[in-house]
Amino acid sequence: MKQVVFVIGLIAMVSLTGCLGFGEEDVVDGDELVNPTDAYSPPEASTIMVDYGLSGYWDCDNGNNNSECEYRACTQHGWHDIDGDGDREYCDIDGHENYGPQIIVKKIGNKITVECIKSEDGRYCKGSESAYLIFTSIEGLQEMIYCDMRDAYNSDVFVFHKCEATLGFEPVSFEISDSLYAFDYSGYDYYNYVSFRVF
Ligand SMILES: [Ca+2]
Ligand SMILES: [Ca+2]
Repeated sequence: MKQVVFVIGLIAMVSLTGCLGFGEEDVVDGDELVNPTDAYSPPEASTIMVDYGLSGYWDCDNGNNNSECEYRACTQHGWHDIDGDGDREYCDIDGHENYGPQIIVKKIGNKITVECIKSEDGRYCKGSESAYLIFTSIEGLQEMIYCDMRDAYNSDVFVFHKCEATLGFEPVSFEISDSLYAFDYSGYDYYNYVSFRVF
């Protein structure tokens, strides 16, 4: 008896699928239809640097003639003494000027880690020390996490945290800010204080 019910069920499913198939063709009518959930899929592993810095500097000391300044572009990302004066400058050559929290976001599947980019002396975060991140899936599901990236117990003892989380979905993008108030999509603050990036 169970087998009969199963077979009938199978026939019903096949005919239903057939009907849907014809229906779809009618709607498509020859045009290329892209399913939005198939339009973009993030790489399994992705690392995003949310940062800003110099893209280069004007070298005016060559030949001791200030009228002959020459622009020297950064060739490496991160802290480097690009002008040779003994202090390191932060070079940002990824083309994304992201202000606010300066962080590194890594994803492997639905697992994410968040840590801050350290200051020049390695004692602080380059930007704010905590941040709110909203991760979004291709279907529009969202999760927010709060990440406290550094604790200072006193001026000599401090510890950096790497926040790790397993999301309920694979994220395709995220938004980050150190202020919850900035996540007001209708206001200028969103564009002033939120960085939004795609994996
Ligand atoms: Ca320097
Ligand atoms: Ca950048």
